[in-house]
Amino acid sequence: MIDLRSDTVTLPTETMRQAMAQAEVGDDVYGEDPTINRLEALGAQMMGKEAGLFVVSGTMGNLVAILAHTHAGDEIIVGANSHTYYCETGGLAMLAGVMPRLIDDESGIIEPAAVKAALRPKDIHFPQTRLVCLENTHARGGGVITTPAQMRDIYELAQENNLKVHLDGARIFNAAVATGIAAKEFARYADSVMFCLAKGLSAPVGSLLTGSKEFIERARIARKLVGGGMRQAGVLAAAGIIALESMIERLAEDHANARYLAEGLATLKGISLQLERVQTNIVIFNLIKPGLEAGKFLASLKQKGILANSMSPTSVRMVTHRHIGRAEIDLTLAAVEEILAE
Ligand code: TLP
Repeated sequence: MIDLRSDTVTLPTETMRQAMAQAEVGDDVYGEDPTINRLEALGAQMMGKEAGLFVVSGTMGNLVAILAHTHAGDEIIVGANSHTYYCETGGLAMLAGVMPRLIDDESGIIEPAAVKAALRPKDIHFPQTRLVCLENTHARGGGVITTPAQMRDIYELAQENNLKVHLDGARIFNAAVATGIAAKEFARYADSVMFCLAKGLSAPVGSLLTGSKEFIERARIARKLVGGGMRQAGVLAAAGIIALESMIERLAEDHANARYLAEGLATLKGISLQLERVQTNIVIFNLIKPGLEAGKFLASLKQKGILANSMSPTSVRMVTHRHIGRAEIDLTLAAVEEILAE
């Protein structure tokens, strides 16, 4: 199978498996797992933050960040297409009890003007707005990058208005590699940053939440609250360390492959695609052949040994990663061409 559903399908490398087998471990709820402590310190340092917290998933990292930044009943400003709002099973409402104030991020970028328009004056009728959530790269926007300069404008606005900024940086290293700008230059403009080890970086499990010492202390309690206190999880953190030490630079290959795939798809009649949005490892395209909806298209693709995901009844997402090379993309392009010709 050629699996283009997500970069989450990547398998741990042999080096990771060896490091996992040999990891030094302890009870992390007591802060005694040396491998987790090392991973948390490394992640924090790479983001230019004081402290880090190893969490099970990106979803847990975002939830724990919201729990640590807010109180139930607060409002958070968040993109209508963000993973935090759109794809985390409503955890922000159900488990953190916060109210999402949705702003436009259809392009994958949040404009400072949109945040500004969502600010509320002090008024007895209004909830307390506490947090702005950003996502970089933006998954539903097609892996689009928000530059540090764009993030800075929002961060300054947030600071002027006493709001914190949380960055869902699940794929922040994709943004860093694609722009040549260090991840900490993006992280500079957020109070907390979550990033994933188990996407393009190929670790089997885990994400890191980073921020100030005081924020991470609160996040550690919130992680315990949601059942995320782990014990000898250094066996997982060991793979995370390899991910950070040796899997980042190769993301450039995924980006070049996504570009190659997108350029090939763009030449096919029956597909429309915004090439300027293909900046990292995600390719989203629309099916414009009458009568061909995404469900049917994906079923035909699967019959040809290729997996992808739909984003809407007429749009499809393909994600490149370590197990996808030029040969797999050539096969995919040929399969798509055949389906469009049927
Ligand atoms: N995204 C997954 C799916 O959940 C859609 C994917 O295949 O892209 N933030 C962003 C921007 C993400 O894309 C994801 C995962 C998460 C957070 C959550 O990470 P996990 O899956 O570790 O909970």
